[in-house]
Amino acid sequence: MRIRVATSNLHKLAEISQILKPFGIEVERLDAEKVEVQHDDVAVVAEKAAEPLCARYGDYVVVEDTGLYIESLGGFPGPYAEYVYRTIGLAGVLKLLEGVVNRAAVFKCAAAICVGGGVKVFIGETRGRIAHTPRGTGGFGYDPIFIPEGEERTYAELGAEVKNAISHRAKAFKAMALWLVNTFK
Ligand code: ITT
Ligand code: NA
Repeated sequence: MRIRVATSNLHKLAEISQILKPFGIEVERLDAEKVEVQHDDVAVVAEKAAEPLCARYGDYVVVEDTGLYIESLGGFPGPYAEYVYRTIGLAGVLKLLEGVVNRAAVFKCAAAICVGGGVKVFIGETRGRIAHTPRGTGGFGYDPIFIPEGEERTYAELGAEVKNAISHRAKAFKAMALWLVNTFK
């Protein structure tokens, strides 16, 4: 089985490939424009972006949207994580959290797949906290400042193998893989 992921983020694509490999699912990139709806919930963003792609490209097309929700900032940046990363960056986020004791945050990943003319959405969440300084060289995006629950090191320090075992993305895509394998076996 093969899925086609409509993403411009090659880090994301590589992680999804690694997560799905043990399930015998191959991953390919689909070069397609996505509609970006503004919504607090990444599940809605992913679903709405998938719908027109399903109509156009058919089954097994996937859209993945990820948000980072920082508790003491009222869920900021949430679904605007990409914009915030490009503008104020990690330094800007750390600045907003200067002197803030509650550093709890959650990464939420929504993976929407086209099947049988409809869209099915799978969610994965990983709770954690925001580090005081960026640490580590692995991964991408917010990985140097996100410490997953039960760990002392950031995603970027933990590296691909550990991240892909415990991440928000791993949980969403494992749920998708189990569903695909059970439905289309
Ligand atoms: P596509 O929409 O083309 O798939 P994107 O990079 O814009 O790619 P998202 O909107 O889902 O993807 O990502 C929002 C932001 O969150 C973006 O700045 C990413 O770098 C960051 N991000 C996503 N997943 C992440 C992860 O696993 N670890 C760290 N940062 C992540
Ligand atoms: Na995006």
